Amino acid sequence: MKIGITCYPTYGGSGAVATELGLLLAERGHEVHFVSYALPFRLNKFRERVFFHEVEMEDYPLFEHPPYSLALAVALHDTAKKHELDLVHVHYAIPHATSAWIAQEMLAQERDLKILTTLHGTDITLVGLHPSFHAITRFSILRSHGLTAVSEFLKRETVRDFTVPEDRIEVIPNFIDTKVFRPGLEPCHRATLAPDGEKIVMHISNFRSVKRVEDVVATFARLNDKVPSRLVLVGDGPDRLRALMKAEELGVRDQVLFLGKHTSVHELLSCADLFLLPSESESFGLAALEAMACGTPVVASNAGGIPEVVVDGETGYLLDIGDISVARQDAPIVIDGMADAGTRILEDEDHWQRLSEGARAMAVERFSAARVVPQYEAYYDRVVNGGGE
Ligand code: GMT
Repeated sequence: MKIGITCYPTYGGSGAVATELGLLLAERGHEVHFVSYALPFRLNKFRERVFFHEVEMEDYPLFEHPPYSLALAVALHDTAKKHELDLVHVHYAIPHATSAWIAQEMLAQERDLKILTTLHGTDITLVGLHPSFHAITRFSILRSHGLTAVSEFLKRETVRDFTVPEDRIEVIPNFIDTKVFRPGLEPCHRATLAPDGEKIVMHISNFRSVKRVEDVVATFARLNDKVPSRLVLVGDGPDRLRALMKAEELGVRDQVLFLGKHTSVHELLSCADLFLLPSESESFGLAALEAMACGTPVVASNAGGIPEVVVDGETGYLLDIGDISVARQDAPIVIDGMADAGTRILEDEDHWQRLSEGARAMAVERFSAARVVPQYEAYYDRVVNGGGE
């Protein structure tokens, strides 16, 4: 098949999944054309049957906000026409589903270009709900011939908040290359990250408020009282400074390493002892899956689609969002449940081993690329042959 893929090229789960999917589809003999405003961050070397088309944007002083959606529509139309694409698969509805629909309309006189939209998270649970986006998001996803959601949770939210018929949405979970994300990777950076043999606690995100990074730091501070540890923070975003201030306030600044954005997180995760994901909401939690594939137990909030990935007691622990048991005026807020769960894991080698093996097994058995990519191929087949609507 000839497939166009559009995603956000920047660091983030939807871009990572879209890029991995494209690369694996190309390995399986498909021709894949990425269309975006920049090279997706994991598309870093030459691969056969993989092409990149940069969206050309004309800046003009009149535009305070250049109309990217229109430029993308034109790029999708041109690519579909020139390379005779069978299908355009867009990741994250806003504005990609709308641009794809415009491209399809532009081509309608000649042929029917099939569109598949994968819903990832905040396109439905946050941004898409805003009055300025809700109607266009609903309109565009309903115009897609195929619609997938990365979790049952996200499907339910879409059905409820956008009145999309249930049978229009296929759940295809995110996946992981379990040969890349695996335990015991060499070189592991343990000696650099924790020079005094401390345990390594890790968090990877875009540091947006939904990630509750202050909870990460507070959990770490409590846990570090019992088990000497280092907190390794990977990624960047608006709440990085808050996390830093929290670390200073709680007296753990010297135990916290801010690594910023990183392209090969598997190398870091492979030497992590514990992964924290205390998010307010998470449609899936790809970072937790990446950690699990590396054999790292996860302590996360029992929110959104996370319980579909992290199994309480088997691959880590799930706690209420912001599991705060004490909030006194004379002391900083402390988060107990997550810290206690993390401490229990790190204090007991057998316990850690059991969860680590459970995490890896879950990643391999349920979320490996070998299992999930064929689900996309089968769905593409249905969409292209008219069975997806
Ligand atoms: O929505 C975001 O905050 C970013 C988005 C992305 O593009 O990285 O993340 C969402 O998609 C990921 C990949 O499917 C999921 O693993 C994340 O859980 C989801 N984020 C949220 O739902 C907050």
